[in-house]
Amino acid sequence: MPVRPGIAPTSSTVEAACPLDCPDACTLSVTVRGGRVTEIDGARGNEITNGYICAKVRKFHQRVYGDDRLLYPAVRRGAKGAGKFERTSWDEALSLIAAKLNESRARTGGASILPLSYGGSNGLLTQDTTDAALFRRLGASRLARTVCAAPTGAANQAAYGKMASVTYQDYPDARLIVLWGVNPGVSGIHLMPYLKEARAKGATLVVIDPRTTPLARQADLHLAPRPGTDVALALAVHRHLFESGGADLAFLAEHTTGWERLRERASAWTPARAAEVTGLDAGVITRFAELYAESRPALINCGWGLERNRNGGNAALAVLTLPAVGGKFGVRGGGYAMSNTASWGIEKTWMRDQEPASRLVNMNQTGRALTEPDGVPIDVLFVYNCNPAVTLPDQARVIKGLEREDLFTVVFEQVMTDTALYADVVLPATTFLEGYDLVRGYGPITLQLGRPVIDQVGEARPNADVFAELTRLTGLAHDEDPQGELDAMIGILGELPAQMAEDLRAGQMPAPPNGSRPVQFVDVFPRTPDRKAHLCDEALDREAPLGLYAFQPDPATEAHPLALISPASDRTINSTLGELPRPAVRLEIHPEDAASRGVHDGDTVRVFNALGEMVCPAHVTDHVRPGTVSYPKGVWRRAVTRGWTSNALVPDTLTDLGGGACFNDARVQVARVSR
Ligand SMILES: Nc1nc2c(c(=O)[nH]1)N[C@H]1C(S)=C(S)[C@@H](COP(=O)(O)OP(=O)(O)OC[C@H]3O[C@@H](n4cnc5c(=O)[nH]c(N)nc54)[C@H](O)[C@@H]3O)O[C@H]1N2
Ligand SMILES: Nc1nc2c(c(=O)[nH]1)N[C@H]1C(S)=C(S)[C@@H](COP(=O)(O)OP(=O)(O)OC[C@H]3O[C@@H](n4cnc5c(=O)[nH]c(N)nc54)[C@H](O)[C@@H]3O)O[C@H]1N2
Ligand code: SF4
Ligand SMILES: [Mo]
Repeated sequence: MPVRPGIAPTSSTVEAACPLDCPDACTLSVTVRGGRVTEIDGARGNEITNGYICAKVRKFHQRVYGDDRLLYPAVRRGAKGAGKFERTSWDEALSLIAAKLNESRARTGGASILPLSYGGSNGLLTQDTTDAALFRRLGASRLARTVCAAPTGAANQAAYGKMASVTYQDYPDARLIVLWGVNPGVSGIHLMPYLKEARAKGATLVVIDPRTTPLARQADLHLAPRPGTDVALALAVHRHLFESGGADLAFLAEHTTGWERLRERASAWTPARAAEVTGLDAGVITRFAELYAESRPALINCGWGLERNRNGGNAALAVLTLPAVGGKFGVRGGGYAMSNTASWGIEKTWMRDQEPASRLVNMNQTGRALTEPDGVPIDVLFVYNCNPAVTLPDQARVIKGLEREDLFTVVFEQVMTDTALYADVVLPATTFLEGYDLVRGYGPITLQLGRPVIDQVGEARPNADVFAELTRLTGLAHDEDPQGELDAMIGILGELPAQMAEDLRAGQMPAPPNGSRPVQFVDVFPRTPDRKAHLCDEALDREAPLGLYAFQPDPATEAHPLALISPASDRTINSTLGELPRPAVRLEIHPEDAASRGVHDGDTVRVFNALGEMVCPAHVTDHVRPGTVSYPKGVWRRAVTRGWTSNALVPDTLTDLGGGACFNDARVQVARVSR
């Protein structure tokens, strides 16, 4: 094993970077006493963090030293899911895994192996390094990492080549701010002071969300559409722009393609028709369209809430193309804000192995892949950086897959998650406080080098070490491979532009290629081949089953009429930290929907459809629109009465663009169980 530098056991405050799947990428100030983390707070030097962090990461050390922390490798000794394990050594665990990988590959081919991973610590080092080398050389099934941002990413890629977007610091320059399917009060809290400043300077705030979030309550205009109908709303605004003279024809001619087709497809979306579909008032739609047409700088923050349904990709596309049609680019505080991950232009050139032409498994259909394989059955499942038992659609089918006696499952994790309970072998992973990483913000455009601030807890090891070792043990290593984490880190730094790498090594934040506050169409342009915005990209239009800007009707039925949505909560990051105690998680239901079902606040209810059923307390509140119920994402199975969470009700259907998850297309019925 590679040697890592030791950490002095004295008391000190050191800086770290938060790599969790959150746009803000805070710089942390971590107090370490006697080699243990005792306090975590925000650092002052990072202007976005500005000395404060969320309550979740403030208590991250409870996870690091908590009862659920995995301290050593272990093998299963009971039934799958029972959580009975026996400690073993790293050598034995890794030899066993290497043997299973080679055996399975020899028997039915590499496609019988499925690596299942998502963001995990979300940094550049914890995925797509030695793990990619191992699985590519094995010829394993490939994974489409589509659980999040696939539809918005596909829309942004086709329209703008993922051009850098407006960053937090420029919100105060906007006169109109539209928060569209995004809830930064929970999901990116460091935007809040900038929103407050913008409002103090007179900016108008519009929130588009089926829930009346605290931000929606403060907004000048709150539109609460039916989930999954944003494409209709956005097309109605496009229509208004084209018909009322609000379209910037000079900009469209010079900087875009496909705008005529967009105009044509928007033309049918009168306010009345959009009102029918969205459940909004036609007058309110027109008011919003007029407000957008007349405001400048006007900024739309396009979130992820609107992508998690059958129309999610087209919704994101219709929203993202509004600033092009409305002529909102070219001024500070104008344009759109979305994920800024691509702004650094980092291409992961260190992934040298060619991707095999093996089977591609969409992770949103993991349950199906494990139980009804298309081709060679999956015999070895290697889970890392994700918690599929609770975060993926069609939970019952995922669990059925994990229960398969003939499936050899490895779970490489920091804590004993609901997924790890089903492992044949569990491997303990380091947390970001115990290892290196390169942390990219996706709200602000920041890049930081995270360093270990404590030694590894127990026998935990970093991903890059473990996958490098497995590559050796399977006989697939190459001489030039990184030997482990530190080596992989040095390799990555060596492939970044020299100044960027130098700044990172010196513990400084490098300057982004186009500055940290780029103005769209001034400092940055679409990263498409012709540097134009493609408002109705021809290739994507052909690829999309129903074409671009199509609207698919609501999947509700008489038996299952309510839309169940599952937004981010302030308790967890996805399911990370879900092992910590929390009050019973409630289903939010509107008073009208509750009354018609005889449900009172605090009652225990069944929430069900053809896929499954969950049981939980109801919270009757008008903070959610009629016809929609809400239950947070990331809840653990063991934290709820019968072990089924909202994902037990989510179909594994895919979005119109990008093969994304349709979490918010769950349609359910609610019935009272007891008072
Ligand atoms: N505290 C915390 N922060 C997080 C996370 C977390 O789990 N916890 N997760 C991180 C990750 S991975 C992500 S992807 C981001 C997500 O962050 P956000 O973009 O904020 O996404 P969501 O919370 O899924 O949904 C945002 C809002 O969209 C609304 N919504 C739901 N359906 C629709 C719809 O059809 N149309 C419209 N207009 N609105 C809709 C929801 O009610 C919700 O208030 O947050 C990141 N930050
Ligand atoms: N119902 C519903 N479900 C959803 C969503 C929704 O809106 N509704 N949203 C989805 C979204 S936005 C996302 S992004 C996905 C995320 O889904 P997941 O990727 O499953 O996210 P987490 O549950 O946070 O799981 C990350 C896991 O990686 C582990 N980990 C962290 N760092 C490391 C590391 O360095 N090494 C190893 N080996 N493990 C590590 C953590 O301990 C944690 O258990 O969930 C989705 N699930
Ligand atoms: S989760 Fe987000 S807000 Fe919390 S510390 Fe990390 S980056 Fe900051
Ligand atoms: Mo996400």
